[in-house]
Amino acid sequence: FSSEKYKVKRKPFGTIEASDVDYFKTVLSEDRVLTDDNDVLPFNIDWIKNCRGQSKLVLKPKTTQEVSTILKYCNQKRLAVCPQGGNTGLVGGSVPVFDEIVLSFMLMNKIISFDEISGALICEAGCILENLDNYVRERNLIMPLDLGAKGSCHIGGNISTNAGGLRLLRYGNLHGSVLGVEAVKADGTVIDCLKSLKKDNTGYHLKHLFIGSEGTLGLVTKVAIHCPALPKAVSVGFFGVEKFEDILRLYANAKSSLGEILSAFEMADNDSISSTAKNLKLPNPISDYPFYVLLETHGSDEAHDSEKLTRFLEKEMESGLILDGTVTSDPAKMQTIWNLRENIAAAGLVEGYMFKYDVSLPLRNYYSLVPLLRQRLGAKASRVYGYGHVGDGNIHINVIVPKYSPEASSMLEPYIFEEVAKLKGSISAEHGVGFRKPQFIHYSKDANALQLMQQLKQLMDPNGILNPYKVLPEI
Ligand code: FAD
Ligand code: S2G
Ligand code: ZN
Repeated sequence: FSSEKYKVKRKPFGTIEASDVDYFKTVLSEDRVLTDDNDVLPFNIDWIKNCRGQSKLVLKPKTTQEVSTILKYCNQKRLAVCPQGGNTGLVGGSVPVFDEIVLSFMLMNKIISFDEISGALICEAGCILENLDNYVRERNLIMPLDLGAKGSCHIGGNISTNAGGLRLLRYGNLHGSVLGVEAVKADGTVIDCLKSLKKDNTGYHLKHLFIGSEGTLGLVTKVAIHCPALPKAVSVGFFGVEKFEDILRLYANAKSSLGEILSAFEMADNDSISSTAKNLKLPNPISDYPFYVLLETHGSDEAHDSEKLTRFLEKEMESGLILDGTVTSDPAKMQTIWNLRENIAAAGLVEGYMFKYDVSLPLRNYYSLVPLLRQRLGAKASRVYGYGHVGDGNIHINVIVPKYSPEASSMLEPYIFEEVAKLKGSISAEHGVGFRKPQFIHYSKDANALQLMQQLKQLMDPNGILNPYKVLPEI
């Protein structure tokens, strides 16, 4: 974390001694205590490669007991800990800022139990989302969330960031689909709320403390989650649209015409799709349009659903809301369309330095910040583009500049957050606050709420060793 970019000072945590490493080797097998520079390097660099920590020690526990023993020791010695799942986080939350110990969940990847009638899956936090999805699909269920990072992200990381993703519109967010959590507090206490009951109103719902708190209140070690039924009929529509206002009307019409089978409604502007197709050499099944809509249906009756979708497409082409489009149920063709959408992030990375924004806005203002930022940055930005989850009111706006500069940064921040606050939006819709946004969290939470968060943090992690410098602003 170069001091030029980030104003942050190392807190007075302990520093790791040889005796600490020796102790950890008595808790974990030697091969699960990494100290070699090359071994620890990848754990220090985030996915977008512009946050870099200086951790000298990575620990890879295999059991909740080992996590508990490690935290108890770190708490006593005031050693800071950065929990890490798949390291696909986009707000700098998953890598150390200084020399925090990285506690990686990658070896805690076992499925514990599965009930195909209730759909309750219990597994360890380090299970990769795609592996879980493949496992439950073989048993006629699906995971209740899907995101472009599924091949690397862990379910424990998804919970810790309260990840949204591509199907929240249909299956809700993790505060609803997570049935229970086992977590370990900073002092090593294991909190077992791992019930897989749908209803359990006995006292405070503690699992919610660990969903979305980004590893700052406790480390998630196990998860109980409800998996919905595998849809028998899946279709994807990819449409060209003239102007953003048409997308909103199309969304309203899709909800009323497709109703219960609508499972995703994503948008992307021309720049998002054309650059992704060009940079990553991905095929675009339709031609060039100012805007694109990706719509997906999950149903139980192929004939019924495709008839509904075809009728919808004809009606909306007649109305002019859709300029052109394709609808398919062919798995390979659906994947081609999803690839275009899921790789918009990766496509931008190859062009320069990326300022990433993930905001919630009232639907009528969903796209309004993109032209505003284009105008404000002018030629300073090589590209400003917007895409995301329309149904969640969540847009991703990326600004690419040839090279990072404090000037570009100060043109964007806090300007964009002020604009979001004016529109009563959220400065972070689904990626969390991490390291990049604590200084802006007050644009979305008032002083009393922030004070209560600080009190909760103080109660649960009095020495502040869990993921320091993240989520809450320095007091
Ligand atoms: P990490 O990045 O390793 O960690 C994320 C945060 O959780 C960090 O603060 C870390 O300290 C903490 N943490 C990790 N594991 C634990 C644990 N077991 N206990 C406590 N704290 C823990 N996000 C979305 O919400 N929606 C999307 O559609 C989406 N699409 C993406 C597409 C791409 C291509 C990429 C690269 C990322 C995308 N993301 C998306 C962001 C990211 O994938 C999510 O935030 C994801 O939930 C992070 O999971 P992870 O296992 O990689 O966690
Ligand atoms: C998405 C993740 C990647 C990005 O694609 O929906 O949540 O570009 C994002 O921010
Ligand atoms: Zn997203």
